Amino acid sequence: MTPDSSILIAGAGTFGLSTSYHLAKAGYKNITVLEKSPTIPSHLSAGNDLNKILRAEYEDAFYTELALQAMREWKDNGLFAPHYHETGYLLCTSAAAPEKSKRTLAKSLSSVSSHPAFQGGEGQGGHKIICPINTRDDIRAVAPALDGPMQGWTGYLNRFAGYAHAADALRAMHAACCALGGVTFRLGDGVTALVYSNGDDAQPKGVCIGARTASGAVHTADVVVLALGAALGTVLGGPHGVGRHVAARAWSVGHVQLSEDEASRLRRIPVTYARDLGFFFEPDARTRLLKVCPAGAGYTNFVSGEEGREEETAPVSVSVPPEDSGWIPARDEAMIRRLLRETLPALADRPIVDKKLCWCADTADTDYIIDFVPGKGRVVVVSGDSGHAFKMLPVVGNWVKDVLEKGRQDIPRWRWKEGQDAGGDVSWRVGESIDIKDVKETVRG
Ligand code: FSA
Repeated sequence: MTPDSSILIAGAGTFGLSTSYHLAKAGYKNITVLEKSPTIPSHLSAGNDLNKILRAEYEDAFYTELALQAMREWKDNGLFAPHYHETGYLLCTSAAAPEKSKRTLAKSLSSVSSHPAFQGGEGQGGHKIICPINTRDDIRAVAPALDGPMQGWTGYLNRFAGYAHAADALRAMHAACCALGGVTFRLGDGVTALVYSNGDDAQPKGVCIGARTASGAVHTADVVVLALGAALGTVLGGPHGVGRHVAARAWSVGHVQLSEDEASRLRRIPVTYARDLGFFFEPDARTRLLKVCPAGAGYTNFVSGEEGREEETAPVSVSVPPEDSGWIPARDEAMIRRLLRETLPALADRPIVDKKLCWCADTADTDYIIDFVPGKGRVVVVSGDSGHAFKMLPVVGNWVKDVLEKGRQDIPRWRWKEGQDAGGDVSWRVGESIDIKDVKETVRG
């Protein structure tokens, strides 16, 4: 890699923007980002959301340390700090939660209760950063605005956590790329296929030399970075592609429109997540929308490999986002109401608005993938967010830059893997994942 190397980035979502930002910051001057959406944030990006949870505790110490790097940026870097709201994170299980949810939560708590980054009276107002929740009164003490029964909820509050205004953070990162220079954004014409050498040019036959977009345009480059999120399978979906290891998987999102009064009563509530019911955020200051998401194991949309673009031999089933994601399963709306009845009962029967499915790229082990694709030359995939990557927006692009510069991935867990099906028994999820074709009743609006 030299500062003049031509770098093509497919996708301007969380991973694509972070990658272009870190490359531009490092002095690369010839970066082109191809994005299907005519606007940034892209309507196709999972990160294009009112808010996303920011927290550093993980069951797995590897991710805790990385998330702490990211949290430092969210707190201290002027690019990200305006979009970070340190409201705290109340992570619980309800009385009805399965043992599995209680186990995962206990592991999460033990990962932070002795971790130096979570000690001391940092958090808000000199309180302890981690505060165990064993009784209803413990919840009242930390979040008095939550006035539902919440009987039997246990867990903890983490004060070194909260949420990002996700869409605003993506906007800021896009603006930062434009200000740095060296990055050209081509919007409204997404990548549909990779382009390979036929052996006539300087490259050996079969090596990737660029990408084709929906309009038919061919963009050649020294290296292609696929940052397509859940849509990875649309470009790399054939027999030599992602197969079932990376599956597009979606979770429902809904909102309740609050009045000014209602919103101000809920100002500064922590992000509240009952592992078995779902989670919600402080109402948005601008729109007064309260975002609320039901718990679940998610929804796939498997299509036959013929609908993927790299069909060569036998069709391979691959999960990709459908055209229409402006709906949610009716059972998820019921779950949203159940969560509200437990926590904020006055809102439980209100209209749920701006309903949508949010599509993630799920892997078998929930590890990210940042690696060259075997046998294709200079194609790097950055994917596998598995629903826990937005918090890494400030730092993930640096990890992609490392891989590009070294020419390999040294972190085994982020290597390209094949074999296992995505989304098996993920510790923090409840229920079973089903395909959207098997969803019986849906609701819109
Ligand atoms: O920081 C986070 O872990 C966000 S999790 C949000 C969520 O909806 C999960 O609850 C779900 O299981 C899936 O992983 C998608 O993301």
